[in-house]
Amino acid sequence: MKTSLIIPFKNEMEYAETTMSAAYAYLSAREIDFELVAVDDSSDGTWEILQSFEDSHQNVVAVRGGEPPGYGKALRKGFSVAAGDILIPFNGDFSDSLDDVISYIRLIEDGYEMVFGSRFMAGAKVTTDSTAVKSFVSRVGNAFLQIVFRTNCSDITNSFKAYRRMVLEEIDPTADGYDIGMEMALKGILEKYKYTTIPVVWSDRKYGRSKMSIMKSVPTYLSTGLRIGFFRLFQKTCL
Ligand SMILES: Nc1nc2c(ncn2[C@@H]2O[C@H](COP(=O)(O)OP(=O)(O)OP(=O)(O)O)[C@@H](O)[C@H]2O)c(=O)[nH]1
Ligand SMILES: [Mg+2]
Repeated sequence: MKTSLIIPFKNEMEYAETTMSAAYAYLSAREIDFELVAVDDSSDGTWEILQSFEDSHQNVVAVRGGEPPGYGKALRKGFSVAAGDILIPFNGDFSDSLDDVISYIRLIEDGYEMVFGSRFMAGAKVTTDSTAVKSFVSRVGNAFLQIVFRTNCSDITNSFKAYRRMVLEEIDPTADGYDIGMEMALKGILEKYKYTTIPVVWSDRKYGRSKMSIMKSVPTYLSTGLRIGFFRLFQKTCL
């Protein structure tokens, strides 16, 4: 099965070359059938780095995101041009682990339709300098989602997950922002696709700055969660 890593970049000059080269070398060395799909919304020179990487490597696609830009929009653009049977969002600031990508691929090849990574379960390794507020909100939010949606996945909001192409086509995500990770996972769970959750390694960025404001994102996460929950309730009671 071919794997597409969808890699969003927004003003990541320090990471564009590093992340693309590391992923390319790592997957090539393990003889994985893969492609890298970089989706860029930068204005700082990141796009030029990505274009030159695309020109000098096979199985690399670099595309521009949408206007106005958005994390969810960028992932959706990536999915629309990806050729793989397994689709995996992988953050451009290299927070996610390539070892975990291999675990995801093996589990999908074993028959799972979705594989979720959790930063919060036993065995996970998280190194972060992010504020205590951000970590706390993320943990509480995820614990809440776990109870409401009755899932054993303790990290719904993390976008770093693997999906079979067919599943994403059915889910057809619509979110423009960071809530896309949650949207895809919750819809997949509610549609009862076969999934498993594994602990992942996550490390905070060393360079550049985060584009995500947890406080600005909370209302979006809430409305997306409510929309998906109510839609499901409506389906169950009326259809
Ligand atoms: N194409 C595109 N990429 C984006 C956009 N917003 C964020 N990104 C990229 O998505 C990845 C994750 O964004 P971050 O800002 O690191 O968000 P985060 O990882 O949730 O936040 P931190 O934990 O603080 O790093 C990075 O590679 C960003 O450059 C966007 O609007 N368009
Ligand atoms: Mg980040």
